[in-house]
Amino acid sequence: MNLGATHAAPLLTRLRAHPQGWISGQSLCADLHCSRNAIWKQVEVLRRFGYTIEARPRLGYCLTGAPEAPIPGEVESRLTTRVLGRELAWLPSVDSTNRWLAEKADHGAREGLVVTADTQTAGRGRLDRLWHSPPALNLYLSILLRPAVPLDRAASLSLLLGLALRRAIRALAPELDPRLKWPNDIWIQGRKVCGILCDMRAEPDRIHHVVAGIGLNVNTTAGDFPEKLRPTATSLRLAAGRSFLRAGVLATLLNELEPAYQEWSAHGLAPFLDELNKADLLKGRLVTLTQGTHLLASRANGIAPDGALLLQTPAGITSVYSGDVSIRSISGLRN
Ligand code: BT5
Repeated sequence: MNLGATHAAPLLTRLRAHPQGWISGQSLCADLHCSRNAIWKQVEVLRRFGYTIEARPRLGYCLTGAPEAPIPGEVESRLTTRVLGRELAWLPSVDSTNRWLAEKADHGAREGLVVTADTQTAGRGRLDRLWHSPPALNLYLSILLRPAVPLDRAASLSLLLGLALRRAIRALAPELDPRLKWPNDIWIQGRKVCGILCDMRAEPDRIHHVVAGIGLNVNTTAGDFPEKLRPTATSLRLAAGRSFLRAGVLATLLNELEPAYQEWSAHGLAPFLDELNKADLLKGRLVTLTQGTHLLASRANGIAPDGALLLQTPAGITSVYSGDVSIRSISGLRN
C-alpha cells in the first residue's frame, strides 16, 4: 500500500511540522476536518508503516520515529522534482526492479515512475551477471525515462546517471570523491559502490523507454558482502564511516538527476564533459578492454561527447562503445 494514497498522509505532514513536539487531538481534528476517532485510525495506519507515534491524554500526539526504509512518504517529503519520483513504488522484495518496471513501461506507465525494493532475489548486472542485493541496507531502484532524443544519444545516459549519482554522493558526504568507471560503475577509494544498468526499448527512429536501474551500496558493512566481492566492493557507510538514511539518499539522487536529465535531453553530454573528465577513474591509466573474447591493452584517454571511451592505441585514438574495462595496475588506486 502507498502511504500517499491513504488519508494518513495529511496527518503525517502535521505531525512532521512538530518534530518531537506534541500536537493536540483537538487541533488535529479542526485542521483535518475529522473526528477524534478518524485521527486515531490514521495514527494506527502510520504505525503500520513503521512510524512511532506517542499518544497521551491531554497532550495529544507526538511523532518520535520514522521508518528507515525508503517508503514513498519518506522520499516524497524530501523531493524537489517535478516529474522524477512523483510516482513511487516501494516493494519489500522483487526479482529485479528493472524487470518489474519494464513491464509497467510496456503497459504505458508514465515517465518518472520510480520503483525501489528492499531486496532483490535476481538483481541483474550487464550480461546477466548478478547484483548482490541483501535486504534493509541499500538502494535497488529503477527509474522510467522516455527521452525524446535521437537513438544514438541513449548510449550516454548511463554516464549522465553516474554524474548525477556522483553529485548526490558529494552533497551527502563532501569528504568522498566518487569516480566514474566507464561505462556504468561508480567507485570510491578503489572499490565499486554502485552499478548502473540501462535497459532500452526502441525502434530505429524512436525510443519507447529506458529503464534506468541503479544498485547503490548504502549501509553494507564488510561482513554483509559475499567473500568474493569483499576485495572489490564498498558502500557509502564503509567509505564515510557513518550510515545514511536511504530515503534521503534516494531523494537527493532524484533531485540531482532531474535538472541534469533535462539538460542532457536538450544538449547531450557536451555540457557535462569537463565534469565527466574530472570524474573519470580511467583517464590516463593503463587498462584492458574486454569485448567478448577480444582483449585490447591500452591507455584510457578520456570520454568523448557521445559517451565513447577513448583509448590510445598504436594506430591512434579509438572510440569504444561497449565492453568491460579493467585497470591493469590496481595498486595505489585510491579513487
Ligand atoms: C552493473 O553490472 O554494475 C549494473 C548493476 C545494476 C544493478 C541494479 S539494482 C536495481 C536494478 N535492477 C536490476 O536488476 N539491476 C539494477 P556489471 O557492470 O555487469 O557488474 C556486475 C558485477 O558487479 C558482478 O559480476 C559482481 O562482480 C559485481 N557486484 C555484484 N553485486 C555487487 C554489489 N552489491 N556491490 C559491488 N559490486 C557488485
